[in-house]
Amino acid sequence: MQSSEKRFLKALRGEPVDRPPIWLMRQAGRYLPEYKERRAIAGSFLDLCYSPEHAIEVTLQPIRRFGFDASILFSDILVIPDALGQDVRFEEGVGPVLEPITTAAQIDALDGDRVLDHLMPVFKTISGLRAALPDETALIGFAGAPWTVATYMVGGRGSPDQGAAKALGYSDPEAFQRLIDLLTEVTGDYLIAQVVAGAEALQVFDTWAGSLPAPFFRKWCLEPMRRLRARLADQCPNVPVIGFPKGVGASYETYIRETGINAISIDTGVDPVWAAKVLQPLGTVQGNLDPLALVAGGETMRKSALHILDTLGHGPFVFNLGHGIVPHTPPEHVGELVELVKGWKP
Ligand code: 1CP
Repeated sequence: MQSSEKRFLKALRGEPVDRPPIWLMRQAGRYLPEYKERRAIAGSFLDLCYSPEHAIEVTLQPIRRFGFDASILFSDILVIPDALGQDVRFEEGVGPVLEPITTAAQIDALDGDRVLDHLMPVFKTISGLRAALPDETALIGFAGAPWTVATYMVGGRGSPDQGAAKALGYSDPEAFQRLIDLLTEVTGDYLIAQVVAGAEALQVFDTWAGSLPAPFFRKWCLEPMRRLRARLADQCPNVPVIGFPKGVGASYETYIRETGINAISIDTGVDPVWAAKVLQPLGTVQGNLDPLALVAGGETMRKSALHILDTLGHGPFVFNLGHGIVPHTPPEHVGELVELVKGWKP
């Protein structure tokens, strides 16, 4: 099948489709027993990300099981700090742990030139996936947005308030801006290389966009994304870009308008009725079933999913969650959700 005919890519371009496409954020991962098995063989989490053989396998697992319309490259947003030379580890039961970068001197010591060489295994995974995926399944490449990646680089781990990154950004705005600029640059290089390797659409995850006051949201989220999008439009004009500025509320509208992205992934808190009225005229909307409704299953899951489909399914739309699948999700509920979406008619 021609790339241009894939249901997911048509929906991102705003073209009519027979039914809304579906994929789920974190569709590969711990809720699947076959993932846990493969993860144990691969060694560390980064070993898994950098092994084309294992990364291809775990990307394909949810496609085989559920027949999603799109697959997402198996990797993590924190391969960028790793590629920049920062020490990055993933600890069992803790999550990512990085050697924090807290001074201007440490920021200026980061080396953007080594990124593409370091990430070569990821590009091998992408080209291997293009050969291995079913004909109709699209392949999504991705990266973290500069602000979200910076919060982990500066804080050294996930935090509820992104306090460390804010402390540095507020006290030394010039140095912090150099970090945001460097990340914007290398993330652009990285995403363009993913497209060259075979990615057919790109998603940029700005998980912590919602914690910033408006002027800083503009400076560290909106503006870098606008520059990144402009560069991608220039280098790979036919590849649709999805933005996910999680938690920004009414600023979703500003974000899609001002960055020029094709599609916007909305979090669980966004009212689909509002999204249909305000966001769909501007681009494709992706979302936004509560991942905890997927854990619950049953009537709550079915009603919530149908409300989203009935509200957004007539416009340009991709069914997804409002955030990633959580590890205690029963795989049967995922199967049921996919059948429900596939059976719904616009
Ligand atoms: O041990 C394990 O198996 C680790 C669990 C895990 C997985 C499966 C991590 C650690 N990362 C991933 C894969 C991953 N991460 C994908 C790939 C595939 C898919 O979606 O199927 C993607 C797109 C991500 C993106 C990612 N990583 C984000 C953005 C999206 C989001 O969920 O908000 C973020 C913030 C991360 C950081 C990260 N990596 C891993 C964890 C546990 C975290 C979150 C840390 C925190 O709590 O702040």
